[in-house]
Amino acid sequence: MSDSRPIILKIGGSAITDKTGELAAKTEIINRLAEEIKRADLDNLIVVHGGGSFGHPTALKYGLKDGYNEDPTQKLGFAETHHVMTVLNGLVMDAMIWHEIAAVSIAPSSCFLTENGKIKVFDETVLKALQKMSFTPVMYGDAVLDEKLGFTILSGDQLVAYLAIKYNASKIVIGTDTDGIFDADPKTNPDAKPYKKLTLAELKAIQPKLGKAQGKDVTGGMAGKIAALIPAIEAGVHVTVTGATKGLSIYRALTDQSVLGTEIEKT
Ligand code: IP8
Repeated sequence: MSDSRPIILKIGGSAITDKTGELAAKTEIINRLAEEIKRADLDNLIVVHGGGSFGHPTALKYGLKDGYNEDPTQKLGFAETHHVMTVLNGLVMDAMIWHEIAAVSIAPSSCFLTENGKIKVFDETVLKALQKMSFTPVMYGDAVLDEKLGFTILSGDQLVAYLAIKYNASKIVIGTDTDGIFDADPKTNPDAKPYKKLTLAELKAIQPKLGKAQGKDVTGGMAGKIAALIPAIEAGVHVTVTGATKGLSIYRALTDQSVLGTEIEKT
C-alpha cells in the first residue's frame, strides 16, 4: 500500500495520436510509453492522458468547450466526445495492462463537475482507494458536466494541476511531442531554442510566445497547457516537460534522471 506523495504523469494527446488526422492513434508510441512506465516501477503514480485526434475534433465540431447552447445535437456530441476518449483510453489501458502494470481507468466525466470550466466537485473516493492499494489510476481529458455551462471540456492539464495540488505531488512530468518548451514554435521555426530551466516568473513572461496546437485543439496547445499548470507551479510542484515520442525521456524523468526538456520551478 502506498501513502507517499504521488508523481503525476501527463501523456500529451499530441504524442500518442496524429493530431492532423482523426481517431489516429500512435500505437507504437503508446506501447513504448507503457514499457517506460513499467520500467520506472513506481507505486505512487497517477497517469493522465490528453485527447489528441480523438477528443478534440468532436469537441470542436459540436462546440462543447463553451457549453450547451440549446442545440440538441450538442448532447450527442458530448456523448460521442466522451466515448471516443474511452476508445483512446482503452488503447492506453491495453498497452499498460499488457506490460503488466496494474492500471485502472477512472472516467473524469463520472467524478468531476466544473463551474465555468474550472473544477468545482471531485468525488475522490475511488481514486483514493486505488492509490491506497498502489494501483496506477489512469484519467484523461474528458467531456464533463458543468454547473453553469451545462457541459464543457476538462483538459488533462487542468486535471493534472488539480490532482498535484490536492495530493501534494512530488512532481509532474509532462510528456509531449517536443523536447520541452521552446522560445518559438519548434514545429514551424527551425531556429527555435529550448529552455532548460524556467522559474514561474520566466514562464509567465514567455507565455504569450508559446506554440499553438497543431491540428484541431479546443484546449490551446502548449500555451493552454502552461496556463492550466501554473496553479500547481505556484503551489511549489516541480514540473518537467519532455518529449514522449522517442527515447527513454519519460522513464528517466519519472526516475529523477536528467532529460532533454524543460525543468520548471516556482523560484
Ligand atoms: O488534450 C482534452 O484534453 P487535453 C480532452 O489534455 C478532450 O487538452 C475531450 C478534447
